[in-house]
Amino acid sequence: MEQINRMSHQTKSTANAAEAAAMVRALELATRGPMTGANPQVGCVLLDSTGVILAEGWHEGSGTPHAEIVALDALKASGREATGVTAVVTLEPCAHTGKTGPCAQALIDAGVTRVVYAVSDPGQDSGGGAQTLHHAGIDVMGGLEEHAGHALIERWHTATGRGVPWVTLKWAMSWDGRAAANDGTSQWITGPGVREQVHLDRSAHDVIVVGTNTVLVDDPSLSARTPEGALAESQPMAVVIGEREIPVDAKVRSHPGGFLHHPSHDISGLLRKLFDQGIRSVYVEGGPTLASAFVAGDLVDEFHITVGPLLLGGGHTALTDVGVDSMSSARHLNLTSVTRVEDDVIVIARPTKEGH
Ligand code: AOF
Ligand code: ZN
Repeated sequence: MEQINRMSHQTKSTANAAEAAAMVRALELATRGPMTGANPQVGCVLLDSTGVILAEGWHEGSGTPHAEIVALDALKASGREATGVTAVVTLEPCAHTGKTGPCAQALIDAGVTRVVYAVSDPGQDSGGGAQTLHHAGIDVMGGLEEHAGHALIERWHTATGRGVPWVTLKWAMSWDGRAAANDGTSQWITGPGVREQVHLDRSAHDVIVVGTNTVLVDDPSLSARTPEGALAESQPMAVVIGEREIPVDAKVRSHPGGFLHHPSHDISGLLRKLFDQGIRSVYVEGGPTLASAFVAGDLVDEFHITVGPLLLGGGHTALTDVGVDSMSSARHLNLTSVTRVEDDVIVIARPTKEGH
C-alpha cells in the first residue's frame, strides 16, 4: 500500500529523447560501482533544459557519496549552477540520512526542477524520495527503463524490499544427480570452465555459505580466484553453518573476505542476522544437507546447477530431503538459461512463484 501511495506522487509525464538517452548512460555509469555490499549500483546524469549533459556521477559503495551528490559536486566543480537542471538517476533518490545525507533534499536545495528515475527505492527508511521531491514542487517521473534498472540491482532490490538477503544456491552433480562418489570424493565433477564461472559468482555475492560437513570433508578455501590462481579483487565473506567445531587449521579460517561460524541450524535466523550486518546476497555452495535445508525452507531465489558428463551411482545425491513426498508436492522451477561449457552444462533456474 505504502509503495502505491508513494508512486502516486509521480507526475504522469513522459520522458523526452534526451532523458531516455541519459538514462541509458546512467545505467552504464552505475555498473562502474561495486556489484556487492549494502548499497546498490546507481548512476546519475544531469541535463540542462535543452538536454545537454552537464555532469555525471555514480556510487562507489556504502560509505561513499551517492550518485546524485557526485554528479552535483561535479557540476559545481565545473562552475555551473543546478538551477533548472533535470536529474536522470537509475534509483529513486533517497529520502533518509544513512551513512550519507538525503539525496532528494540535496537535489531540492541545488535547484533541480525535474527528476527522472528508473526504479523505486524499496528501503523502509531510504524510500519515499519521490514524494519528498513532489512536495517540494519538483516534476518527478519514475519507471523510465525500469526493467533494465531493476535487472541491474535485482539482488539488492529483492533483499532490501523483504529484509532477507538474496540467495543463490549452487551445486555440482553428475548426470545421474550425484554430488559425490560412494567414498565421498567430489573433486572434480565439473571442469575448469565451470570453475572459472563459479569463482566469478563468488565475487558477485557478499557472502559464501557452506555447511560444517563440507569444511570437515573438503577443507575448501572458498576464496574467489582468477583462472591464474590469484585472489579476485572482490571477496565474499565465508560463513560456515552447523554445530560441529571448525578445526583451528581449517583453510576457511583465513578467508580473505573474513570468516564467520554460525553454530546453529537456524538458517532463517542467520539470513536475518546477515542482512542486519549489511549483507544483501548469499551464495550457498553446499553440501547436500545444507542445500536441501535451503530448498525445504523455500529460501532460494536462484538455482545454479552445474552438471558434469559422468555417472557416479551410489547414494550421494545432490539433494536429500527437501520436504517432497509425492509428485503433487514437487518443487517446480522455471528455467532461466542453459549454458554449455566444454562438456559441462550450467543450468540457471528460479522457483516457480505460484503453483506450477
Ligand atoms: C541514492 N543514490 O547513489 C545510492 C542510494 O548509508 P547510505 O547513506 O549510503 O544510504 C544507503 C541507502 O541509500 C541504500 O540502502 C539505498 O536505499 C540508497 N542508495 N540512493 O539516492 C545512490 N547508492
Ligand atoms: Zn541518496
